[in-house]
Amino acid sequence: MEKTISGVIIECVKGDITRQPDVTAVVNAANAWLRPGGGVAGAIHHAAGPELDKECRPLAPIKPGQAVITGGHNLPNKYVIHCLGPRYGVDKPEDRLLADCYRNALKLADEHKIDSIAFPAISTGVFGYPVQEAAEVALRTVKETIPSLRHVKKIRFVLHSDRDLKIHEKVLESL
Ligand code: AR6
Repeated sequence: MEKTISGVIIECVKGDITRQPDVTAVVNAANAWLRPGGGVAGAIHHAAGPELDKECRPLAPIKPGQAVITGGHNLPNKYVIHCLGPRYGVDKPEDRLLADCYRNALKLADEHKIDSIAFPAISTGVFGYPVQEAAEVALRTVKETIPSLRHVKKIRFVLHSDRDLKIHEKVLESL
């Protein structure tokens, strides 16, 4: 499903973040050292190839809430924006740190004149953030950030399961 807010399309789809050829940037749910790891980070590095790891090394470490940008290498996207989400119950306040990820990623995208960007559900895997809570923070932050964006025209959430998709769709509907 999709919704347009102040001329910016927000959409929720089920899929794989590494298979979004029609967006300019994809977001990585990274680790502090920007290394491959598992989950989204593993999939992105695997698809992008070893040159992404090389480009990442001098940019690490990053802090929870921070975002950095690299090229997409062998991915079908021009850029990867790497965000370190909070570990639920560990990095606090987690809602502010998660909001920082979305805000900083969108700001960075806009600075690079990126028109379309796809996010995974940052922190909801290994980092243990409950999906409902994370979806509320993510979508609220996106809505709040949209008025300050000049170039970003499409924001996609790519969810890995039907359950996560449904949760995000409901939150988007209620925005
Ligand atoms: N496309 C879209 N979503 C995915 C994909 C994919 N290919 N693979 C997993 N997900 P996670 P985190 C979903 O664990 O919680 C890594 O090891 C997944 O179901 O990737 O921020 C890093 O190295 C979940 O809903 O990110 C870090 O150490 C969501 O994406 C740590 O995990 C995020 O899951 C980061 O943990």
